[in-house]
Amino acid sequence: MADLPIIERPLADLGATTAESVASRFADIRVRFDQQSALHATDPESWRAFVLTWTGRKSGVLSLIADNWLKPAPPELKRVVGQELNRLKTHVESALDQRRTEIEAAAEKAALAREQVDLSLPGVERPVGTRHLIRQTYEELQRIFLAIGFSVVEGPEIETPYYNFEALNIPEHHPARDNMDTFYIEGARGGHLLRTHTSPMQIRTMEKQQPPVRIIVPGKVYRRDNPDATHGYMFHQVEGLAVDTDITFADFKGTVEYFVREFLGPQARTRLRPSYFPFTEPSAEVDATCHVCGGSGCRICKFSGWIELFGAGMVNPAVYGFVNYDAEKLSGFAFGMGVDRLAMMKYGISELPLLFQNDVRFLRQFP
Ligand code: 2NL
Repeated sequence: MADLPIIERPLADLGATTAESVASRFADIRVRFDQQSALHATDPESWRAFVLTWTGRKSGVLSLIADNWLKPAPPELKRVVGQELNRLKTHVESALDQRRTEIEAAAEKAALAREQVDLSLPGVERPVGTRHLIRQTYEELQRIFLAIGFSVVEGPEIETPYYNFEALNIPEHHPARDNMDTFYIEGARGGHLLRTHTSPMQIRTMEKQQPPVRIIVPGKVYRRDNPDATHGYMFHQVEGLAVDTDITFADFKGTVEYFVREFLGPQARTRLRPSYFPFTEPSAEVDATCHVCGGSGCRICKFSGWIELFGAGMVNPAVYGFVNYDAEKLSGFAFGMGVDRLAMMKYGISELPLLFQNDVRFLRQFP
């Protein structure tokens, strides 16, 4: 690599027999080193090879000179060859040392430049999601009822006919079972179904807990239906139940009015319309003055001034029999509202599927 055939042979063969000629041979070598040194300036590969070529223990130039020039030198030249070799060695080593320092410094500088962080660059903005409109409405309903002493209870979506129907005073062959358009689960032993309302959880709560009971039960419920702009096979419900020793129709009405004002605003008025549910008696549909026209009549309320919000009533005493409550001493009210329906109404959404398609262009409108 060093391409120096002269160091393969003894000095005598090269005709170097005097101190001057020895010094001149060494000077040639030194010039050669300086030239090569300048060529192997930067890249680490060739730099390592270059260092080996000159200082390698077995066949580096310095070792070969020691073997081929110094060892066989005649006694009168030994001293001068030794001195020259030492000088060359010192020169080579200090030059290599200095080059190495320079190369390392250059590498360090390059690495620093490469790894430099530009603190002025704008950051990567990750979009943060928002709570779904259904979730927001759930939380609004919860806030309203938690404020007057209700607690939240949740339960399974797969239920038995007993908890979904029987205990709610809907016996087998009662037309309400058909009206509910139930999804039955095939092959389930003892018969299971997808709950058609969250009432089963209220029955389960009353089985376990003595009055006073004040709970709301949010959750998904399922009914067979022909899907259209306002109907799907699943909807989100919040049912509520209050049972105690002295609950009257006035408590029921007051609670309903409080809820409507909280949900729609203080200007909203409430109207109870007679209705029928097997599990409440009397039963009512709760209407509120139209949030769009304020009651004067518009397209939204079909010019009636009223909007139907949800169904409710005083708990039918027959229900207490199923949970071992004393119907003589206890009374209460219950209600069931469709969260999706309330959300659509309050936020002016006309298509139910918009709530379930999870299109961010829609959801972003309700941050
Ligand atoms: C509706 C109407 C209603 C109830 C649900 C209920 C539950 C028990 C006892 C008595 Cl344990 N009642 N729930 C009462 C009246 C109406 O739901 O149309 N919901 C979407």
